Parts: sequence; structure tokens; C-alpha cells
Amino acid sequence: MTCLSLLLQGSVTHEYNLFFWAMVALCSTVGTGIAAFLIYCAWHYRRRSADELPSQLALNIPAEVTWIALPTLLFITMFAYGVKIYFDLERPPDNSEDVYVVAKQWMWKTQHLGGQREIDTLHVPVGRAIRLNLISQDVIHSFFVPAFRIKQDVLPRRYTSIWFKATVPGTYHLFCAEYCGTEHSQMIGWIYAMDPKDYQTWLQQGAAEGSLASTGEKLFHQFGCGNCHHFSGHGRGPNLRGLYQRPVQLSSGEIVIADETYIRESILQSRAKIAQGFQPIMPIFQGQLSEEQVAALIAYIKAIGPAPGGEMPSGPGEEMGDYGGITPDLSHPASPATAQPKPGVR
Ligand code: HEC
Ligand SMILES: [Cu+2]
Repeated sequence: MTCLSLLLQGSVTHEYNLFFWAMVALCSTVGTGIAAFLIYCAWHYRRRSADELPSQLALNIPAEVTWIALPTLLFITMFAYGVKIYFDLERPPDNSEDVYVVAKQWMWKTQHLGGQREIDTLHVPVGRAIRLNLISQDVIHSFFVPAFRIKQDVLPRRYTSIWFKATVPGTYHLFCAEYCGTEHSQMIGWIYAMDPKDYQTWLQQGAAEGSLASTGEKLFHQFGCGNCHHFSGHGRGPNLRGLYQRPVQLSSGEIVIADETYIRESILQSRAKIAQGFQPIMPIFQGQLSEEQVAALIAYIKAIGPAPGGEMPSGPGEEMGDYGGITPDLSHPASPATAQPKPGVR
């Protein structure tokens, strides 16, 4: 089982293996072919007498064209195939499930959207694409699951992401693949790929604190974010509804996409980038919020989603805690998918 399961589990694993072996086959065929031809020529055209002069061959156009065009085509095909796999690995499918991973010396802390937290383990359902949002709270680590053919650097201050889809239930090794200090070799864990039904049961056992987004909502109030960020668009801070993945115009003239890294930096280092039309009055939360809490706030900001109809709600300034009439559905720890209501999108 281990041997077989080492070969086939992830969705990209299959293609990845094929690509790898195709590359090995092509390169070794070309390599040995050239070596054999070289040895043959060295022997066949060897100098037979001291005064022998080689015959002067004229340029052979068809031969030249063949040995330039053929390898070029072969290797460009290989490159294109590699690019395709790279993009597949970089772009998670739309319906993938988010998991937040915080690395630290020397452990992996994982958080599900439903609020379930784990240390050095990650439970996932088979057949579902899982998108990991990875960040480190100290040095550089690397999230490596050989069976799924995924390896991604985990950096401080910046989110990186990678996705995978387990296809065979089982327990798979997780390693840290970047030397990160004394106990680096013990920074290991397990991915439990479960049957979707067992996974639902597993989910129901955790999440005592409610979904990740609802934890984020609590923090949002606890840290007074709502004093400035109203959901009506008339606060002292920008309306955060629909912020995720939206282009933001900065006062420096730059335009940035509000991805996880931007939102995180806006919270912890609010002065680093100032949204156009606003004053740099937001307190700096660096040191007050842990990476886990920031992840919860990001999950909350994502979950409040765009305003109904896609328009920014406008109207008279409203009280703090106003959600523009809709309360996001943050109450289902058992089904993380519902914690991200995107109208019309699944
Ligand atoms: C004193 C008022 C104030 C408080 C409190 C405050 N913010 Fe802000 N926030 C602002 C202002 C003003 C901006 C726009 C200027 C800037 O980018 O710093 C901003 C920007 C942001 C942005 C970037 C938004 C964009 O459109 O680019 C995010 C995200 C954010 N705040 C989240 C939070 C969170 C989360 C909290 C609570 C932990 C919080 N803020 C607390 C005033 C505040
Ligand atoms: Cu590490």
C-alpha cells in the first residue's frame, strides 16, 4: 500500500510523475544518442595514416535544419508542458477550500474555516481541492508533502499559497524542507486524507470557538476596527466589504490587489500603504495580533464579501456594527464552505 500510495494520490501527482518520467526519458535518450554518435564518429573517421587529409564536406542544409529544429521543438514542448503544470499548481480551482497554516519553530499550526485548529496534523477530505494560505511567524520554513508533489516556501510577513487534492484516503508525511534551526528535523507532521463522510464527523468534533470568520468578527469588535470601518462606506476608514481581490488605489498613486498579504500588512503595518483619500490614522497592530488572529480577521473580511448587487452600499453614516442589512452566515463550523458566501459563485 505504501509503495502504491507513494505513486498515486494527488490530483497533480499523476501528471507530475508523467512529466518527470517523460523528461528523464527524453533527456537520457538524447544524451545517450549524442554520446553514441560521438563515439561512432570518433572511431569511424579516425585518422588512418600520418599524412591523411579529411575530405572537405560541403554544408548539408537538410541535416543542419533537422538537428536545429528537432531538438528545439522537443525541448519547447517540454517547456510548454512544464509551464502548464506550473500554472495548474499555482492556480487553485475556484471551489477549493481554504486552510490557514502558520509555521513556527518548530511546528505547523493549521486552522480550518470552520474554526478547527490542529498542530502538526491536517485533516482533509479526499476529492476536494484544498488551498493552503501559508505564513511563518519567525524564519523561512517550507511545506513539503512528497506524496502530493507539493513543496512551498513559507515566509514571514507574506502569504504564499499552494493547493492539492488528495485522491486516496490515507496518512501522508508532512515535512519542513527548509533548514530552520535546531529542531528543524522534528518539524514534521501528518496529512490525514479522509473519506468526506468521516471528514464531516471529524469537523463536528472540533470548532468549539465557532468558525474562523466568526472569531474574526469578534476580534474586529474587540480591537475597535468597526469604529472606523463601517459597512456603509462612511467611516473614517475604507469600507472593507468586498475588499478581497479588489484593486486598491494607494495615495502613492500605485494600484495594488487586496490579496491576503495586502490585507495582513494593512492591519499590522497600517502605515506602509495608505489607501487613497484616507488619513494615516489607523493604529499599528503589529505585536498586538498573532498570525492566527490575523488569519481570522482575513477570513472575516473575505466572508463579508461584496455588497448585494455588487455595489458599494451608500447612505447616511451608520453606527458601528452595521452590516448594511445582511449578516454574513458565519455560524456553520461544520461546513466551512458556507462560511464564504459569494452570491452566485460556488
Ligand atoms: C482609527 C481608525 C481605524 C481603526 C481603529 C482601524 N482602522 Fe483600518 N484603516 C483606517 C484607515 C483610515 C485606513 C485607510 C488608510 C490606510 O490604508 O492606512 C484603514 C485601512 C485598513 C485596511 C486596508 C483597506 C483598503 O481599502 O485598502 C484594512 C484591511 C484595515 N484597515 C483593517 C482594519 C482592521 C482589521 C482593524 C482592527 C484590527 C482596523 N482596520 C482598525 C482606520 C482604522
Ligand atoms: Cu521549519
